Order: sequence, then C-alpha cells, then structure tokens
Amino acid sequence: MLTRIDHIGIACFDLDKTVEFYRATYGFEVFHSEVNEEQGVREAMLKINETSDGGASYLQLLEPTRPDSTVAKWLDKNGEGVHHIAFGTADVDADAADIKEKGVRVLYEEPRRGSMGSRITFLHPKDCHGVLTELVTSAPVESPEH
Ligand code: V0V
Ligand code: CO
Repeated sequence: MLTRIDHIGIACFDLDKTVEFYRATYGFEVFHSEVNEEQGVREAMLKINETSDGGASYLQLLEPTRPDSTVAKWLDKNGEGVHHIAFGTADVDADAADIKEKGVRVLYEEPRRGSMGSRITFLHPKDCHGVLTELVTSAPVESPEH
C-alpha cells in the first residue's frame, strides 16, 4: 500500500546553488546527500515533514554526474524542474507487482538501491499520464547502512 509522498525529485544543473536557493528562500536544510553512480546523480534530500506511516516526505534535488544519465538527458530536453514523484510503501516488491498486473510498465525487474539505503523502482511515465513515478521502501531505521 502506498502511504505517503516520499519525495518529489527536482532536476537541476547546479546542486549547490539549488540547495542554497531552498535554504535561503524556505529555510529547508540538507538532511542527507550522496552520489548514486548507478543512477548517475548527485543528490540532496531536504526533509519537509514526518508522515503518519512513520516515514517522511522530502524534496530530492538531483544533479547529473555524467552526460548520458537519465537526468542529464531530461535536463537537455526540458531544463530544470520537477523530474519525478515518489510514493512510499512498506513493501515495494508487492506494490510493484500489483501495479505491473494493472498493465503499467515497471522499469526494473528487481528494486534497486535508492537514497539512504532505500529500495526503489520506477513506473514508465508514458503509462502514468506523463509522470515518472517512483516507488520507495525506506531502509529500516536501525539499518547499518544508515
Ligand atoms: C522521459 N520522459 C519523461 C521523463 N523522462 N516524462 C516525464 N517525466 C520524466 N522524468 C518521456 C520523454 O519526454 C519521452 O517522451 C519518453 O518519456 C522517452 O524518454 P527519453 O528521453 O527517450 O528517455 P528514455 O526512454 O531513455 O528514458 C526514460 C525513462 C528513464 C523514464 C525510461 O528516464 C528512466 O529509466 N528513469 C528512471 C531512473 C531515473 O530517472 N533515475 C534518476 C533519479 P516523448 O518525447 O517520446 O513523448 S534517481 C532517484 O530518484 C533516486 C536514486 C532515489 O530516489 O533514491
Ligand atoms: Co527519486
């Protein structure tokens, strides 16, 4: 079951400048940052609020690390802006399987590694009315990966 907006992914050309905009304009601070080589992104997570399922909602600011990454391709075509939305679930495997049954393309056979040790998969934007949609199961709080 999808129980929260886990994050909104925002593509930017310059992560440091964009982080500074969100800090100076809204007062949001960086909760976590990392490079995800597989996804070709350097990212900053800005925590917005806790959620009733025990999780949280974030903004995920994304800068490409290489010109052939999905985010670099998207920035070339569209410029900066909202790149994807991510729904949180306690069981990404089960929700991805259910959604696939409904005829929506799930992009990964098995969930991959996402921010903060989460497990993530994506749904094709062409099957979701133009919205690249991610499903996320957060790492357990006591995970040694934290
Ligand atoms: C592409 N399209 C999009 C889109 N990206 N539509 C809405 N939102 C997006 N973000 C449209 C594009 O305009 C084309 O439409 C069509 O899909 C095919 O796009 P393309 O440019 O030819 O690109 P593809 O097919 O090579 O790749 C598109 C997909 C790719 C969605 C398959 O971006 C992908 O695999 N995304 C999932 C991984 C990802 O995005 N990683 C970065 C975030 P027309 O022109 O044909 O009409 S990593 C992350 O979020 C992490 C680590 C985390 O949360 O923890
Ligand atoms: Co994301």
